[in-house]
Amino acid sequence: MKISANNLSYIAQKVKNIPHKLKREFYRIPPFQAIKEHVYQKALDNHAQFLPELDRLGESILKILRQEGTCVIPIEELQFPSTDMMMSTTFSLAEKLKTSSAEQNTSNICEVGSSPEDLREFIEMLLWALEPKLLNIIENYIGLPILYQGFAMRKSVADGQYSGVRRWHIDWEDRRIIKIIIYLNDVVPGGGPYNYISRTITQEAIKKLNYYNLGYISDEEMAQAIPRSDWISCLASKGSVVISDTSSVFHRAQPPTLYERYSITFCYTSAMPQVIWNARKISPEQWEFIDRNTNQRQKNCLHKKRLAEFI
Ligand SMILES: O=C(O)CCC(=O)C(=O)O
Ligand SMILES: [Fe+2]
Repeated sequence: MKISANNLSYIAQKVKNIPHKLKREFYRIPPFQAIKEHVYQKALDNHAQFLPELDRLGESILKILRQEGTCVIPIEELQFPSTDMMMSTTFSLAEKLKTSSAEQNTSNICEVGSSPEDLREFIEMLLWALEPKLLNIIENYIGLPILYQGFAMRKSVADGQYSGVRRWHIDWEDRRIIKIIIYLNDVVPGGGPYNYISRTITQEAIKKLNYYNLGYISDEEMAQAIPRSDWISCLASKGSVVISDTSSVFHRAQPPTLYERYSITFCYTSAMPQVIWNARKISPEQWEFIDRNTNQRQKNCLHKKRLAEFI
């Protein structure tokens, strides 16, 4: 049997996940679960007094996130000064993705990410990801000091295939995660929208499916637990921002059948997550700029690992 690079990285990822899975099993044992819960609650209580104040928009996003687990908003409404620069860099990366295709990846790839030379950091993305008002909302939601884990660009090919994150799952990088998905084209039916199941119904689904050691759930299995009428599809126009706690809601990128979907995803967790992404490295020149243009609180949201090669 010929093992492709993709298969190898899939197997390596599975092996790497074993300790996490064991850890999760361990913490399902009631006394250990109780201790872990106690420590977590204490950390939340301790940090509560340091949570930043929110403006009205921030308050309303936070409320929707707490109730629903997901909120969709046009990017202009956020009124961040760095949006135009970030979006123009993002669109130029998306242009590159348009031409890079499955030819480069010989196996059947439904989701195409940036090529390795585009895996460097971009100042425009960093400045947007560290917008103080955005950090304020996320920190209030997560309830602890936060970490910006990085971004990923994606082209979702319109092949209707059910693979990877196109099937129902819950993310497990941390207890609370915020993913911000920005659509780079209009996302209509058949165009691979973000799908989710609201927070309370997800709780019901977890029980019905006995979904404790994670993994992917097929549409048929999900339909048996939760009627399709409760599956929410984030159909929205180009430039819409989907903010979602992917650790609290069942979600997936619906397989596109008619149109490709282009999107960029920014990820945030607490500063002590289960998983730290292999995020893009920040070069000394970029750091010099970031250092001058951000405050200490913004810098604290970056992991030192991303600078490690340079310091
Ligand atoms: O991009 C999407 O629609 C969701 C993908 C996903 O599962 C994730 O980013 O955690
Ligand atoms: Fe996910």
